[in-house]
Amino acid sequence: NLRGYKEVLKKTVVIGGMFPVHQRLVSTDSNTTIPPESSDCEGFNFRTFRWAQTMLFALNEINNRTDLLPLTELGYVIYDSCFTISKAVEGTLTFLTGQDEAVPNYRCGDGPPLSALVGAGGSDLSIATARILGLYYFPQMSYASSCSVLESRFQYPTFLRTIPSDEHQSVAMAKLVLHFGWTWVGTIAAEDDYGKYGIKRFKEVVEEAGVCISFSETLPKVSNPEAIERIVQAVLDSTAKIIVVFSSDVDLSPLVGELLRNNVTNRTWIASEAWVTSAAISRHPDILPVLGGTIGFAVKRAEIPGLEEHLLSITPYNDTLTEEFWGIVFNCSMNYTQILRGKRRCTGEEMLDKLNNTYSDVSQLRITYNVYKAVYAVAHALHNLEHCEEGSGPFENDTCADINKFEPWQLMYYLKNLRFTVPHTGEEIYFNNGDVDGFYEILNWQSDSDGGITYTHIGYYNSTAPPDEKLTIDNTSIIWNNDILETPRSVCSERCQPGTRMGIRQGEPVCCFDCIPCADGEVSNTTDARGCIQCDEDYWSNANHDECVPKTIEFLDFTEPLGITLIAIAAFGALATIVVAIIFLIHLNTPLAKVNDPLLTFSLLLGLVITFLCSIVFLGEPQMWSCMTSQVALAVGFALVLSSLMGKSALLMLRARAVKAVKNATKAAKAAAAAAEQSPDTAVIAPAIPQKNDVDPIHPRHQRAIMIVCTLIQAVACTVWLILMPPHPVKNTAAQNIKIILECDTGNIIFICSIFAYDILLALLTFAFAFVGRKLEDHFNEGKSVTFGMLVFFIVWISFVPAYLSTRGKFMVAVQIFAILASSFGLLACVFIPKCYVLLVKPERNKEEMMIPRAKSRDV
Ligand code: TCR
Repeated sequence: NLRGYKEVLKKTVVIGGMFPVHQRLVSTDSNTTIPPESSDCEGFNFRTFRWAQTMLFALNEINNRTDLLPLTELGYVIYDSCFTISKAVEGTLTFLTGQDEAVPNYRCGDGPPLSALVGAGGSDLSIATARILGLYYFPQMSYASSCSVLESRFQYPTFLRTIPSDEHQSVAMAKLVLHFGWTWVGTIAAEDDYGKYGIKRFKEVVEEAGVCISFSETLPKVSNPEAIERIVQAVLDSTAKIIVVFSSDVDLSPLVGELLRNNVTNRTWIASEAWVTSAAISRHPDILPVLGGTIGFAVKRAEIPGLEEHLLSITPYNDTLTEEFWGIVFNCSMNYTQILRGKRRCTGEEMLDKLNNTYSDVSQLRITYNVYKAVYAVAHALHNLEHCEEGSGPFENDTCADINKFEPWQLMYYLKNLRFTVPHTGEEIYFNNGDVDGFYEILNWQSDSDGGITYTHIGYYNSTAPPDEKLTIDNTSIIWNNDILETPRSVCSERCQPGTRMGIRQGEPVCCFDCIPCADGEVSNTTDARGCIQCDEDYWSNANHDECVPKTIEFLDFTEPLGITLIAIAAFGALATIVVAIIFLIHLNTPLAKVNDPLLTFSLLLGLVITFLCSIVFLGEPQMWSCMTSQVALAVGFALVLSSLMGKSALLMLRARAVKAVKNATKAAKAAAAAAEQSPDTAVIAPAIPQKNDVDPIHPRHQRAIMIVCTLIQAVACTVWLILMPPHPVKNTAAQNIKIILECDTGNIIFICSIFAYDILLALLTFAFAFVGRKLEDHFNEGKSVTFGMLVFFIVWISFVPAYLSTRGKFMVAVQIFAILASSFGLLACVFIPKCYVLLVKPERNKEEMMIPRAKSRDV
């Protein structure tokens, strides 16, 4: 161990230092047959040796100053913690006791007073030493132990540090990940307090923001190739492109070697402070494809004038550490046993300034600067202690502490309340409950001109800034290490676009999901929607399912071609009916017109006009009035038509039967007459031959009565319907998803059924009557034409049923109108065309005798 007291007349105060100059203990077999010995260390670390030398440099600087501790010399004891807790504890005890055996008996020697311990490197070492030092209330000033658990003044009452707590670094890393929108990251942590607590806090922050951790691996502390291989496999297997590593360079080194061997590229690594500027990592040959583009956090850097000269001016004769250093650098030895074994003997004249390694590299003085600050902090505290004015001191009864013989807690008081500026850099240092503010530079690993790595400053993180100004990053100055040289994307699943929703994958993190398209009638209008929203009643999803659009309203409009056609046909029908009426009116006095009650003919024609015209009311947007009129006009119109026809055919039927009776009677009379001729002596009273007047059993009065009563019944039924449950317009949203069909609701199904059943009854009766009277050969074949017309009527309405049921929406209305028009045309044509033909083309047949049954005219 380094040990140097200045032999001067001034009083001396000793500062302890602890540096992990070696990387590990030499592994020994656990042999209990010989007394155990403190293990040796191996793996000399140039970087940490520089830290130790920086402490000496700072002490020198302070001792040479006249304004700082002018009356006191600073001495030092430096211990090597070998990166292991046991060595650190051993060193602490040795330091406290002043004896080489670590006997826990504080300051039993008589040496110069001990002031504080600068150290002990890694957090796990500091935690161990701080526990011991805390027992004696002995100040510890750490330069690299950043673990957040060391924040607790309750557990570590005398622990102070010049490195910010990892609380800030973890949050800064999380902010960085969120800044770039990465939601799928892997983490690797060293198996020590630094790695574990750092990653733990990082995870907490990112997971709260919805980021998922793809894998979490732990780097072993002792060499374990299988574990390293497993980690590399995890990195390779994962789809995460971002990997956060919280570890010291020493622990990370084996993994980097394995990564290089497996050529793991196309990943972006997020470096913690402990390895971001480590030459041990970045000086690996061919590191660029693997770790280029790394982004990391580094503590403040400083230039310390004179340090480089100091580092290069050391001589190998001072102490064992420098001796060893010398031997490694110049590949020689000062140790006789080794020289005897054939090692070259060091001359001590070797030239250090030719040296170009981490030790003498003063370009990245970060932890080194922390060491420098730590030493100065202790010196300033001692200075304040020394310059305390008796009578106004801080301690009981305003007393001061004596620099020759002060208690550790007294120095602790001065350290806690310290505020000073660091020489050369001008930085102001004070401890806020033992900690300094969190400030990090953000560095990006870029390739330099000769294929190595340069650390490019791309931004900073300042924990004291307002929340959204803490992280400042210049995105453009980052060089990414991927094929596209662009900000990498690291997501487990790409975002779900509007129109889809996130569907969880069973057993996978929430960041891994499937995008499931919304069902019809449902939409999602944000990216990453958790669910789809059902559209309102009158709305429906558009094709992309990202918007609810109003359903199209459907009804058969007047203006569309189908509507126009239907109107034209209906109007034509109505016109034709009126023309027929006029023809009849003109020929009102002809036998043909008079054969039946003309009033019935006109009521029939009126009914047809009504049915033709009511079909127009079915068109257009359904309104209350149109729903009411269309159905009622149809029902009453048909009732009028059918009851008129029934009135006519009732006459035909009765006449036909009468004619038949006359025929029979005539036959009988003839037979009787013949019999009388053959036997004249027999007095036979021949029955009178029936006369025409006897044949007419029905008076037009009766026909009219039939027509009026039958129509009135329907009219009354319709009125009741209209009053009780009138048909009304409704929006039908159920029949079709994307349309609202405007239609008429019939109000009550029983009413509409009975009303049209009544029409059907009339139609059946008419048909039956006409069928019986069809053989009646006079009447210009009226019986036949009515029968035929009714057949057409039935065929139309029977075929209407399946057609109506198989259509949807506005075409149902069209089918309905077609049926109305077709049946009306059928009746009009069948009943009236033959008559008009006679009236107009063959007036000679329009004779009275045509009305006399042929049989009668021939036979009588
Ligand atoms: N804090 C780490 C150790 C450490 C370190 C370093 C080790 C830091 N920076 C640089 C070697 C080189 C930061 C700890 O354990 O707290």
